[in-house]
Amino acid sequence: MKLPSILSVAAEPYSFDLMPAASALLIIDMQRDFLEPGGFGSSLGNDVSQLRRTIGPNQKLLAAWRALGLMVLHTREGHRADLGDLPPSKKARGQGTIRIGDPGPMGRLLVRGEPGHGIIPELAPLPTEVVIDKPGKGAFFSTALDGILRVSNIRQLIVTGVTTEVCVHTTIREANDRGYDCLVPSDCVGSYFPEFQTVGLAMIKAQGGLFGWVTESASILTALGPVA
Ligand code: TIU
Repeated sequence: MKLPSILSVAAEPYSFDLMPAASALLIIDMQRDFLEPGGFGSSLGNDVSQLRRTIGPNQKLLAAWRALGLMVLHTREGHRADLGDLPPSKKARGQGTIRIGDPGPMGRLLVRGEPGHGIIPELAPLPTEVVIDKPGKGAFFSTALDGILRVSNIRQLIVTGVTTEVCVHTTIREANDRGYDCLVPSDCVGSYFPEFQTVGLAMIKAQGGLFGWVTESASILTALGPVA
């Protein structure tokens, strides 16, 4: 089924004109290290159960996006095994008893190739989908993301994942400065802190949509129609 070239998605601060052919679903850091006990997130003292409510809505949106043959990208935060891309300031931060690169129950914390670095099985990427390994909080910093999106003529991003005020926010801010429009479904992003979830979403849509638009996944699914 051919989608219309523009679909109106109910959103705040005003409706989002989604252009399916120019849009991609960008799923940020839905990794075991952030969503499962024993990973990097819990090493910082966080309650990982706060993030798990995002899994179901992400699965539904991802299934719809895949069914329509639209572009999907996943990101993973993590570092080289030799930690050559880990700034000492990032390792030191948090003063945790175990830190990035140290062994934990799911392997070395936030290190590429370790079990904890992997995307949770519920949202496992397909072989055809792009996976961006990023050393920072933002998905554009020190990655090929911008080039990949430009080659595919992508101008709009549906941004989901964790955490709302850290890697999702940083990525949206980076995307804005590069000319992308970002739409954030609130039920598909999560924070360890309920108050940061609320304020993080408010900041995106404030001042007439300074960083982007906020919606719910159901509104995107409604706009995509029966195929989804
Ligand atoms: N600590 C926290 O909330 N987040 C991160 O360290 N990384 C991401 O958000 N992915």
